[in-house]
Amino acid sequence: MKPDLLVFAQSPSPSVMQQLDAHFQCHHLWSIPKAEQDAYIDSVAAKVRAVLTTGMMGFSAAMAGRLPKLEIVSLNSVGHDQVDFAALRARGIPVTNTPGVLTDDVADLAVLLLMSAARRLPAMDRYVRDGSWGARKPLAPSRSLRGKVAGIFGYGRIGQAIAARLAALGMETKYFQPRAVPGVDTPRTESLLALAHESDYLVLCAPATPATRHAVDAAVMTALGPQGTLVNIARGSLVDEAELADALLHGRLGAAALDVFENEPEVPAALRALDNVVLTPHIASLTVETRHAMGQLAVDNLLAHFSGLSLLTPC
Ligand code: 8YV
Repeated sequence: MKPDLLVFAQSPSPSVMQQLDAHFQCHHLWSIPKAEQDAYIDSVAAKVRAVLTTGMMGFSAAMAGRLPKLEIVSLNSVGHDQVDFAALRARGIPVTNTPGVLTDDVADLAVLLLMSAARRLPAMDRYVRDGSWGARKPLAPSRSLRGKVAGIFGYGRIGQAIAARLAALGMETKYFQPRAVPGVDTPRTESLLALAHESDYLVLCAPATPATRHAVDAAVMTALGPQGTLVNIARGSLVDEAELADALLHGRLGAAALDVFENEPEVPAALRALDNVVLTPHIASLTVETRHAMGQLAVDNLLAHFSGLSLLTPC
């Protein structure tokens, strides 16, 4: 008999969805209208042995409490800040995530955002579309990247992949995270504040934890300065968003390029109104190839569990 799997979200990979249906008795929560989802969960809860969820949807203690037969939670993301580990560990239920397979695409988007902010890409696009070019309105030059300093907060796989790309663009790179990374040439600063002081671009790649919540505060933004740019592809909670909008509006910070926000999908109107901001809707891993690879790894973890094999990527 196939194990019962509660699937929180659809993968854009048809192959991943086919494998789920082939190996599991799937309960596709995402296909149920929002208002009916609670009753649907009640109707299948007693049978569910596995859950497939996403980084943003996470997995709560309350949900764990509704699934008495739960054996494993497979997370289709590298970030696991929305998972209530305490409730799961108390029952010995493992959680897996998808590290590694999204590194390159996430790093690519970080560089794309940084370059878009540096070269004011959205404003240039608007300049063409709204007829400003035709009207020969004045156009100020932007700043080149070569020789500028990129400070990377969080120097794991993704931070290091971003640093390699930025070095290839002729930028100097530095990083900060509490624990020094052995065997890397990139210099580490003594604090996030020092990193912001020494950087033209501050790129956030650290995980969301209680310690990193609002780590980018008014002091860090002021240290980055009126010519500085903040790039965030990590989690919105790392940044004090109200302070960010104020710093950008009043010129204490030069620009921001953001893929993640404190309360997604809500983006404060104050940020949306600013011209010195580039915004994308949490899409760093959203490519056909990477979403397939993430989904495949999430499936492979589930299959390993139900075959009695070691999990590939436990959190
Ligand atoms: C996903 C992410 O967009 O992996 C992560 O941690 O933030 C992204 O890859 C997100 O998990 C979708 O829920």
